[in-house]
Amino acid sequence: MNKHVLFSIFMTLFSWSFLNAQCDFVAPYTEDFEDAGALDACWIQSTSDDLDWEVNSGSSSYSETGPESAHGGTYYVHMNPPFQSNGQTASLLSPNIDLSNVTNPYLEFYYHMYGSGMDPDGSVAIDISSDGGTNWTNLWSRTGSQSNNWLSTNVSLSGYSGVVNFKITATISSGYYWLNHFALDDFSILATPTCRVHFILSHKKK
Ligand SMILES: [Ca+2]
Ligand SMILES: [Ca+2]
Ligand SMILES: [Ca+2]
Repeated sequence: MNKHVLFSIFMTLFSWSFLNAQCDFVAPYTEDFEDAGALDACWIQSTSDDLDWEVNSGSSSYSETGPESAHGGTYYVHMNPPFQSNGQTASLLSPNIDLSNVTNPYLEFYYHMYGSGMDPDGSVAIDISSDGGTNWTNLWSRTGSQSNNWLSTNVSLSGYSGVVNFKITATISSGYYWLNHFALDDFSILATPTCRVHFILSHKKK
């Protein structure tokens, strides 16, 4: 092996580890999907599914499904089902997020699930992995049309520590696929405020 080959192997490994290091985050962490209309470079489209999530702004194509605008800022991610996609899935993978610096971490995000086509079995699920994406555990899911509003949800991550990844999966209903618009925005991993903080604040007031 000559010097040039060795050098190019070194540079390939170096740039690979550098790129990955850029996608290692430490919670508290928020992804607001405000990346000029592109998917954040640290979020990955699964290839072991049928469809992709897309970044969108404004309203979706039909008024009977989907949000009118982002929850926060201009952009959000959505799954706007293509022609005859009944039963198909789309998964989006988060970067590495280290929970070590947050006490009683929890996941908070905003979702919009509205449309008669979501019944009976259109769904969104959030899974978590502690081993770099080999094994996944379901944290949260919703099935069927929920509300024509952005809804927030909090899920405790107190059973988890170290580096984790999240997977967001939309499954298009077996019903009317075109009224099956899923949207998500402001995905955060935060620390639960402790009772001690409340105690100190209320004590100071006296
Ligand atoms: Ca946003
Ligand atoms: Ca971003
Ligand atoms: Ca995909």
